[in-house]
Amino acid sequence: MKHVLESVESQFEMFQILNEDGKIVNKDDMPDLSDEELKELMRRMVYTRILDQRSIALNRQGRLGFYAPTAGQEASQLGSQFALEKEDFILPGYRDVPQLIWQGLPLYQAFLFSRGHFHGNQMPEGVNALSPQIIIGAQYVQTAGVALGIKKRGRKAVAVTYTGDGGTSQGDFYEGINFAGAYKAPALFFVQNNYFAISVPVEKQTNAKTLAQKAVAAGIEGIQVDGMDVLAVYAVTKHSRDRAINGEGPTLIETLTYRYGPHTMAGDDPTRYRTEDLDNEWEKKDPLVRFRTFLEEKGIWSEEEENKVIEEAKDEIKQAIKKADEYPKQKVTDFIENMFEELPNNLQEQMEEYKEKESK
Ligand SMILES: Cc1ncc(C[n+]2csc(CCOP(=O)(O)OP(=O)(O)O)c2C)c(N)n1
Ligand SMILES: [Mg+2]
Repeated sequence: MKHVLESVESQFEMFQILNEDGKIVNKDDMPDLSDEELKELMRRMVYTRILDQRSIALNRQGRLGFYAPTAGQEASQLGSQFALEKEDFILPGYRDVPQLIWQGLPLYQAFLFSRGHFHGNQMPEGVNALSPQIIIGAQYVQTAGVALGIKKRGRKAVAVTYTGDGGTSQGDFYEGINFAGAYKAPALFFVQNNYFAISVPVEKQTNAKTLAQKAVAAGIEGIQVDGMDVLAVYAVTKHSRDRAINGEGPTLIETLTYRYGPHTMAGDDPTRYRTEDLDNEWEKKDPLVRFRTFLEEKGIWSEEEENKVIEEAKDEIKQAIKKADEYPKQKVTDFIENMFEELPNNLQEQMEEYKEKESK
């Protein structure tokens, strides 16, 4: 019986291409990206780090509402998004606003989302995405459905979703991956394992050695990847997307990452549940640092280039927050109007009532 029991414990080794020192450790899997594409990836990571810093500052000034910091998770978020196409459909979690922005959500709308304004949830024409999910894990079930829809229509696209380590404890997580597996639906299920669900460490979340191995029970492909290595995340996403489009089914992708900031800006204090040693350990793995080293050694990145991106980001953020400030305040009728295609009677009555009030 012993060998049978042992065979159940599948090995899920972390996939990596670029190590902490910015050296390629896995030439065979190096993705086929041009110098321009490599620079674009760096540009997006730098831009997103600045956006995070500015968003935190704007939140403290009372100029933004809900905000979940992203610093540390750039390679995981942007490396995956970079492998997607316009026709793919994204179902993000609350921390995944950067993927939406790079998929085409204008920055001022991301700011309106943060403020709870309905226009922040209205994806522009051609951006296939839902607004960020707040209910942990719910996007996994929705993704299985969207992926099945894509398959039934015969489209060459995938549905892509993101949750955290904590999200893998939800029933929706298992339902989503199982259903997509059963229908070989073209879905990519990301688990961004940043080791904490607010203050709860992943060891208290599950007895599983990896989160990627949860794919086994659903009969789908599962892989654990260094989430601080943008090249590895990109390569895995590209590979999984190709498989999904070829009818080979969904993939569960666990990215090992870390959020440097607090859980959200609503009063979380990470020093109460994370040690300085742990923070330091992950600072050494910083996705921007190692990719910068790699690009500089290749001779295609410089401090001047980076400063240009930083200035550009700051400028665009300034413009976007101004545009968000100037956007018409939302009215009660906006809420009602955006709830149903056809209003039920009781809401119709409220609509009339508020139209009357708002007209004064
Ligand atoms: C169904 C549900 N339960 C509880 C919460 C409250 N909650 C918000 S974030 C969070 C932790 C999620 O952690 P994780 O999935 O690891 O994602 P991370 O925030 O680390 O990116 C919890 C429990 C919620 N939003 N939805
Ligand atoms: Mg987490």
